[in-house]
Amino acid sequence: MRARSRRRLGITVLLIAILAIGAYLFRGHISYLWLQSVTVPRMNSLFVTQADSVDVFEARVVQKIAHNPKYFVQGLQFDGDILWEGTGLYGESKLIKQRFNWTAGTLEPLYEKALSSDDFGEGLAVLNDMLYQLTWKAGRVYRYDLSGKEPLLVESLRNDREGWGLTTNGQSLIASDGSAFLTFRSITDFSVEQTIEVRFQGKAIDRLNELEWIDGKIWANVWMTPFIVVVDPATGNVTSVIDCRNLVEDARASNPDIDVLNGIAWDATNRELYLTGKLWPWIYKVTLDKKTSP
Ligand SMILES: [Ca+2]
Repeated sequence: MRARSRRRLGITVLLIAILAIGAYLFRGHISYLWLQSVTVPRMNSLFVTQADSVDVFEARVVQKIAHNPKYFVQGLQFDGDILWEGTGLYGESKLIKQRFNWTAGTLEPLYEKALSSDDFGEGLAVLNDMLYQLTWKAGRVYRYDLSGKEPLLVESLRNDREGWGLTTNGQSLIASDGSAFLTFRSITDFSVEQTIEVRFQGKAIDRLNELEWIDGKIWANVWMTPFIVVVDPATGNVTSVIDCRNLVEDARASNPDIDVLNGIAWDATNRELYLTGKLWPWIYKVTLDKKTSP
């Protein structure tokens, strides 16, 4: 009996050890599955529950612009008729310059630069003839001088956090890092000038991703959701939510293997809004319809 008990105890200990090792080895997959199956659906239902203080808009497609479906979009910004695009993934990250033909609705490739294979490219922003491009975990903030004919790589800055999205209010850079915090950063050394926490109905919204400064507000993709939040930079409060579920559906109809909504670009010249996602075959020019009820 004693021998049998010992054997049973041994098997139990062995099983627990195997489970613990398995959980450790696959912790990334487990947390991703949890995020996908529990956290994101919870957040999506939060966004569709309209609150009195928050306006909910639906993005309506006005025009579809063909987009390279190999671009894993992490940064998107207009500079006049130039559309800058930064892409991610190790070994595939790029800085891409395209001329946007407003009337034809086409993108003409002008310049493309591959990042080093150990860089995972992230958000980008253009300010005062300088382009800044983040990397995810490497801490490098690439800078390109845009005053010449071709972008000229100059000395990088250091980011003390993960790099996700980037935009500018015209004085500072504004960066996301996957948390609910947005940091205003110096253009000279990327040091933190100010930090705001983004909250929706009092609840912190994390996984803020690609960003765009539009008319004094910060627009942010929320990673893995089909929603964009519009943030008041003075308070961090979400003042509007943009429901982009129909865009995701349309892009998925063209290619079921697309990744998430990510990429907001504001054409300040014509006051038009463009949205896309990772590996999406389209960039969508959209207008916003206010939803009266959830
Ligand atoms: Ca942007």
